[in-house]
Amino acid sequence: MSAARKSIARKSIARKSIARMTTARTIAVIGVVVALGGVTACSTEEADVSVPVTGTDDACELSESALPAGRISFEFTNEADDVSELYVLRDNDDIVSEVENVTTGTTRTLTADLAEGEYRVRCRPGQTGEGFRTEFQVTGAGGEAARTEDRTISLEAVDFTYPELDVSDITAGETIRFEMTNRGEQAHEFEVLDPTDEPIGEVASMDPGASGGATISFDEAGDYVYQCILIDPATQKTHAELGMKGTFEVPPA
Ligand SMILES: [Cu+2]
Repeated sequence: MSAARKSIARKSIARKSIARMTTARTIAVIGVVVALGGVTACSTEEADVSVPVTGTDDACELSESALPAGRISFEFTNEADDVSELYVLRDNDDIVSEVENVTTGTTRTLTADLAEGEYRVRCRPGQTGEGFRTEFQVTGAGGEAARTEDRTISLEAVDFTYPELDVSDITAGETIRFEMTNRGEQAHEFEVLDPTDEPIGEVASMDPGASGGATISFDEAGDYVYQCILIDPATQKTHAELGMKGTFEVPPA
């Protein structure tokens, strides 16, 4: 793929795929030695625990195979040769949180509030392709569970619009599952910003022909934005600038 890369760091996204790391077991054994007694809260956001993740050219190494529910800081160190990103994914591959544009040799913190369940970290060296995954468990009480959708809105992405997308009847309090198929020639994504311009969810960048989804909650009334901010190689403009952006009002329930 390509030159389609993100130029702006965002917080939350979603993506579909399959590959699984078989090294998870090995890493888990190593992780036990580090154990939870050694974890500390050191994020700027208040986290209950902190755990290191190391991204290399061919692996995404998590030092624990099980973590306690609640706010968890993933301290991501990029040891790959290329710029990388880290995702925390649910078991259906929805993205809970992500950090992008992590340069070689640097460490960034990703904090996620996780309820009991199965998750995986995904490192993506080069910020393209499937990357590498390692599964982990979250156990115990607390944390934020995935919201259940009230309904689903299907959409398509083309170069450079979302034809027939209808978000006009969303009301405050609704949780919507967005299911997108990319019918364009370039990779596309679908990101939603709340009335304060904060990203609240995203169908992650996907290649032509691919599909993916995200569950997004519209808790407040106000003006929301949807957009794709991947870069068009020909013009060096974002897809949003080329037409893949819209605003819509979410009225009170
Ligand atoms: Cu796009």
